[in-house]
Amino acid sequence: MKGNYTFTIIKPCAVQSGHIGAILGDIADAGFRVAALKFVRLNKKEAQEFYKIHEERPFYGELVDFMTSGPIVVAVLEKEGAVEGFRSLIGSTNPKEAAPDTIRAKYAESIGRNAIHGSDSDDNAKIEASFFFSRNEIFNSEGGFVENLN
Ligand code: RTP
Ligand code: MG
Repeated sequence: MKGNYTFTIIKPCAVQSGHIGAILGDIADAGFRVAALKFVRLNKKEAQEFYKIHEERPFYGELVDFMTSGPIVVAVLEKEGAVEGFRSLIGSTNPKEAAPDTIRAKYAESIGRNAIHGSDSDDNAKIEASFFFSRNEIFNSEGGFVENLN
């Protein structure tokens, strides 16, 4: 069964360009409920840890530098089939390949500065959400704590 939660980051470029409100609006318009939300800035060690999966890739250093360059908005979002649905909403990694009206088509500047992150699996959504949020910071639609993500 598909999980109902995904995790997102509004990246430093989109925050810096003043797109937080517009992006959260697009997310809400697409039917996602905000289950957790915060505004934070990663230090180098935290960004290296979060992106450890990409450690061997040539863009790792650049990615860590970029993700620590300014504040980010992190959120847990709820919708049926959230991971897949959210990946469709944000569009391809490279904004040149992103479908029109996707968040990356609208707000990304380049493949590196691509405005937003979306988890790529239910398991990763859970891992990534737990990286930023504790158990008492993620809420279900009734305002209670979410016992188990995905
Ligand atoms: P994300 O994790 O941010 O949602 O993006 P994604 O799944 O679409 O792409 P992924 O392969 O997981 O790559 C993570 C992030 O690394 C940056 N990147 N830069 N310079 C490059 O060639 C390059 N390739 C990837 C992007 O910011 C990408 O979102
Ligand atoms: Mg990814």
